[in-house]
Amino acid sequence: MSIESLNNRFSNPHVRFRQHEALVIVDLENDHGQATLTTFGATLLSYRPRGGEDLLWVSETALYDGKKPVRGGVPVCWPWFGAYDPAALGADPSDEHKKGHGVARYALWDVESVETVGDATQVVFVLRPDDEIRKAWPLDFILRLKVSLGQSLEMTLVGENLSDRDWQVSEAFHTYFSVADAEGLVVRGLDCAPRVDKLSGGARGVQAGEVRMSTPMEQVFLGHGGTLVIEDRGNGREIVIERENSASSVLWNPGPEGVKAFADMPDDQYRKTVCVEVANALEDAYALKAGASHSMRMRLSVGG
Ligand code: TA6
Repeated sequence: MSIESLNNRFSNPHVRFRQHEALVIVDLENDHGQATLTTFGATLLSYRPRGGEDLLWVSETALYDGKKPVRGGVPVCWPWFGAYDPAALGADPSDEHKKGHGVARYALWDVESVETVGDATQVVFVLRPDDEIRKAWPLDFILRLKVSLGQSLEMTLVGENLSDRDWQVSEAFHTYFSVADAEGLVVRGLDCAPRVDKLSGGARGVQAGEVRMSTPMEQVFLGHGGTLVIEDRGNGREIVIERENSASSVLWNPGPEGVKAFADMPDDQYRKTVCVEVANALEDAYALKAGASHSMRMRLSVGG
């Protein structure tokens, strides 16, 4: 659909569609702030509460070619989080379309609705499998992402299994937050959570107290669902992450050496962002039964 048709069909005083390189961008603005999305991957690229700075980081060298996920914002990882594992998925193991972190972030989503709900502005994106998706994930589904810009920014991901078999889902909002300094950054809300350290060969432990981030870092915290708080002191704010139906959190930063492997991330930027991901990963993956649906919600706001 052309930009003109999108603006006509989903006409709303708080929502504007535009083109940026190969991508369709959706700008939301109301009394609560501003948000920017793209239909490619249904990725949230920016969220600025009124009078505040952006909570999200997007790389200056991100690609907007519609082939590779935009580096930054909130990529949606579904129906699997992590590496492609065709055997577990019931997909063709010879398939060359290996999509890390699931098919959703590589796909062009449709806009289903744009609405004003109370004083919030709400956009719903929908994804149905096409031939490209079926090459990596042959099972039928419908996936919706509802994004609501109100007092906070709320994202609700609802996956429905339309196939005749049950399958396992792992998923994440792979959020890149913008922070003054990732090194030593404190994240609260993970006390007592079982922890898997990916950089120490999957060593297991239990978190005691707050997490003080180091760069690099890649840890998965399991079996908890509480609110997370990022103490972004250098920017004079706390970023509050509430969630529903998410039992895992992933904390990731590539560090000074790891960042060099990312062509779409400048080398000096690793200290300016951390991924704090609301997820259901590893043993928190769940069975999505045939005909059933599941929703995971994340709410972002600024405190402190
Ligand atoms: O969530 C952490 C992680 O899985 C890391 O291992 C890291 O590679 C990162 O995500 C980025 O993945 P991507 O596929 O977007 O390059």
